[in-house]
Amino acid sequence: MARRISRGPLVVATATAALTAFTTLTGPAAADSAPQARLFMVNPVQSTGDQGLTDAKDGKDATDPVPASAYATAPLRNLDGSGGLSGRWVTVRSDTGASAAVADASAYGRHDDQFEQVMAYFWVNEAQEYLQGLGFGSELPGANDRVQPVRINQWGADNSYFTDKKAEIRFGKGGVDDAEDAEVILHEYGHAVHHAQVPGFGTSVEAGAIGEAFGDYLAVTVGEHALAKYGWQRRADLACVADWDAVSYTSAAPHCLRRIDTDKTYADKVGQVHADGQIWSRALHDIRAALGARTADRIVINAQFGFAPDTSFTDAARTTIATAEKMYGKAAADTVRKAFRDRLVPGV
Ligand SMILES: [Ca+2]
Ligand SMILES: [Ca+2]
Ligand SMILES: [Ca+2]
Ligand SMILES: [Zn+2]
Repeated sequence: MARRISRGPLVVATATAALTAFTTLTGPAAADSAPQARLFMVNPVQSTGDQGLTDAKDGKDATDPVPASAYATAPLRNLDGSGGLSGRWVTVRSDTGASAAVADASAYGRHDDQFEQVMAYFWVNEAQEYLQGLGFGSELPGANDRVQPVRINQWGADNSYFTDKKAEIRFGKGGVDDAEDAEVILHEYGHAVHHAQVPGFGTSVEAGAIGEAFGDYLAVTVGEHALAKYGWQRRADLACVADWDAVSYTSAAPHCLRRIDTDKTYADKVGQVHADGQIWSRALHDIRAALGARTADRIVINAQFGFAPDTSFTDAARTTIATAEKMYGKAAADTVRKAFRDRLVPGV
C-alpha cells in the first residue's frame, strides 16, 4: 500500500485525509472490492466427494492429486490494509517459508506454503463472522472477538494445537498439511473460543472431552454455514470431521478424523478426551438437528460461558439445558435435555 509521507505542518491534515480514506474503504462498498482468495470449500474430499484423493502421487504436497475444481474463490474480509494476512479477527504468521501476500491470494495452490496461510486467515475470519452473526459480540457477550494469532510452520510434525499460554493457534504439516483442511482450522479455533469464554477451560478429562467435542462441532456447523453462504456443495457425510487431513492416517473411507454422529454414550467413556468427546459432540449434533443450526449454536455457545474450567458432563449438560430454557423456553430445554439423556449423561 503506497501512502504519501508528509512532514511538518501538513501532517495533521494528511492524517485526517488518510482516516477519511480508510473509513471509505471499510464501508459497504469494500465488501465487493475485497481481495479474492483461492481456497478449499472446507476441504477437497468433502467438496469433490472423491474418497480416493491422496496427498501425494508424485511427491509430497504436489499440486496434481487435487483437481482445480476443488478450489473456489472467495473474498478475504476484515483485512487491515497492510498487504499481509492480518485483520480484525485474525493475524497469520509463517514460522517457515515466505509470508503470503494478499495481492497474490487468488493464485496460490496447495503446493505453495502460502496457501495454508490464506486458508487459516479465511476460515478463522469466517468463524468469527459466524459467531458475530449469531449475536456474540452484540446481543450476547463476545466469544473470542479479538485478533486470533495463528502461526503456520512446515517443520514436519502433524501437530496442530491451541496453546493457552499465548492463546495462539499453531498449524503444522505431516500427512496432509493441517491448514489445508478447514475443519482442522475450525476445530482449533473452537479451543480458542472455549478458552476465551472460560480461561483455562479443560482441566478435567470430561471438560477436555467437551472441548474436543465443541471443536469438532464448530468445524461442522461453520462449514455448513459457509456452504450455504457461498453456494458450495458438500459431497460427503455431514458428520465426518477433517475428511481431507484424515486421508493420511485412515485406511477406510469415508476418511474422518472423528465423527459427531456416533452412538457412544456415557457408558462408553474411556478417559481419553478425543474418544469421550464423541459422546458430547453427538449430543450437540442432535440438538442442532432438532432445533436448527442457529438456535442450537446460540444455546450451545452461550451456555459455555457458564461452564467451570473442570466441569463434568453432568454440570455442563445442566447449564446447557438451563440456557436453552432461558433463551427459548421449556420446549427447547426439553429437546436439549433429551439429547443429553440419549447419551446417558447422569443426572439430567
Ligand atoms: Ca500444502
Ligand atoms: Ca495433517
Ligand atoms: Ca467434513
Ligand atoms: Zn483439539
